Amino acid sequence: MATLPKICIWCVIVAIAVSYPHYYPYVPNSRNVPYTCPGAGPNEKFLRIGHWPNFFERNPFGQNFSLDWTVICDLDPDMDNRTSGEELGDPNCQWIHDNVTTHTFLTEATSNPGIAEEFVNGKYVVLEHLRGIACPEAFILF
Ligand SMILES: [Ca+2]
Repeated sequence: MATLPKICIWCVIVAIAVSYPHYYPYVPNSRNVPYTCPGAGPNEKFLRIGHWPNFFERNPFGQNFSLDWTVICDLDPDMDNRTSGEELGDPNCQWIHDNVTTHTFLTEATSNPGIAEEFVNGKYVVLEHLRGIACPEAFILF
C-alpha cells in the first residue's frame, strides 16, 4: 500500500522537475552545468540551476534571474567570487539569446551560478554548509 503514494510523489517530482525547460534557452550552457556535489561523476549535471533541489525555493541565481542574460551575466548571486558568466562559460558576457552564431566562444560551464562552490583538487565543489540543501542524490542528470 505504501508503494502507490511513493509513485504519486515521484510523478509530481518529475512533472515539476521538467516544467522549467522554457528558461533553458535564456542561459548559456544551462543544460550542461556539472553536478558539483562531492562524489559526482564526470557526466553528471544539475537538473536545474535556478532552484534548490527541493523544487520550490529559488536559489540566489533564480532569485536574481532575468530573461536578459546581459543583465545577470556579470552578477555573482551565490557570492562565490565568480560571476554567472564565468561559471557558465561566458566570462566576457558575449552570449546572446537565440543567436547561434555567437556560441562558438563559449567554454564549458564549470559550476552552478546559484550554489556557492570552491575549487578543490582540480574541480569545483559545493561548499560544505550548503550540501544538505544542494546535494540530494535524486536531482541530477546523467
Ligand atoms: Ca557557484
